[in-house]
Amino acid sequence: MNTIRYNWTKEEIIQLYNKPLMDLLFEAASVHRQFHNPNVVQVSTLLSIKTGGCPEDCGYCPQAARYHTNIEGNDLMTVSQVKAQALRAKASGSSRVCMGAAWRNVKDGPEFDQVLEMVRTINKLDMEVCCTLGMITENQAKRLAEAGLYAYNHNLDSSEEYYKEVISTRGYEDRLETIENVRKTNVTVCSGGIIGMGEQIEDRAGMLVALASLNPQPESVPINALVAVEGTPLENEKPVEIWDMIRMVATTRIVMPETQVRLSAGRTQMSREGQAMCFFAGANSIFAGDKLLTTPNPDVNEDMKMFELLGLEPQKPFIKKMQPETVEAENSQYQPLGEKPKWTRPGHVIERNLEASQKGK
Ligand code: SAM
Ligand code: DTB
Ligand code: SF4
Repeated sequence: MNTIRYNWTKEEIIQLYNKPLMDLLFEAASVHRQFHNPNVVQVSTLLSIKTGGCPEDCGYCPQAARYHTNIEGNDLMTVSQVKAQALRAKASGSSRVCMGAAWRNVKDGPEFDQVLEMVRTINKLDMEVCCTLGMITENQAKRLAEAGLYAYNHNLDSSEEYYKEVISTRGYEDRLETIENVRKTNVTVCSGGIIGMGEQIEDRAGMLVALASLNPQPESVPINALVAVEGTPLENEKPVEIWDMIRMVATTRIVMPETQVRLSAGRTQMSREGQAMCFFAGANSIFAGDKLLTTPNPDVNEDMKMFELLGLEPQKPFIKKMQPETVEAENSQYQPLGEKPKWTRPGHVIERNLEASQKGK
């Protein structure tokens, strides 16, 4: 029986990643079967509750205000709009809704209060609720937990070294601090990253070392293939090879046996056969719905056909952890503190980010 290890070294992970594919797949699938039902895959729906206009310079992101992308920005959605979307997602087989906001960090005030109400509303629909709102303080994490949040997504994105080549407006240690703040509550942690940003295998391994050394390890680890969006600094990156995705999923599965490994962005470029190999390698979660946050995703009906072909079943909600209770706003024990935390702003120059922001439309 495999036990959880928190002390994986980069060298060990690189060695795993580079194993002959059949050996790597066999090892990953064996670990997967010890910890999970290999025929069950979680289906989660993304909702972009606040799109575009973000002040950060994340080189992959179409929602950064400084790059000239074609996305349509939106104000924060209303609670009733979110409820309607969540009901649709539930009807199409989703057990989880993940709400994303193009924010650097959460600020106390009416918008955050509205997000808390969205969390209460979806939890009452008996779906797992996840949010990804940027950096949060301990008090904000507690308020989200009290509203009934099941998971908080905050990605490390890459290794600490390569992160510096992609983002200059927020620091890696702040990402870790937000994850620690979430850990002070009973909200589960979702944290992963992106491959295909020009990083080396060493960086992929470095990110996995950082994630696997968290104790407890994140309950969910999304592996995104970069969606290279025109106008972003990474617009010309080559598409990720399916083999890289399979190896990354398998390695993640081996070093984090209990986690839900999420086959995230980039599925429109993957064949069914490719995705089937990812499931065999230990991926047990996908984002469904024809849109991720701003970019396309496979059609739900196509995904359901794929499930049928492969004999996969969607995972029921709350099978890994009990449904949290929702405390209504008027009974809350936490006050907004109006904190102004000093999240770091490294501010070094990343040439390609600068060039993309200076380019005309
Ligand atoms: N603003 C919040 C933040 O950055 O934490 C939440 C939303 S942000 C869009 C969530 C995650 O989406 C990012 O951390 C990144 O990993 C992923 N992402 C964004 N753009 C992507 C792209 N073009 N391709 C793949 N993944 C992407
Ligand atoms: C994650 O790791 N991937 C999702 C979710 N967490 C929030 C987001 C993918 C976004 C892809 C680009 C877009 O659609 O804007
Ligand atoms: Fe903003 Fe998040 Fe996009 Fe970075 S990844 S630009 S923080 S929305």
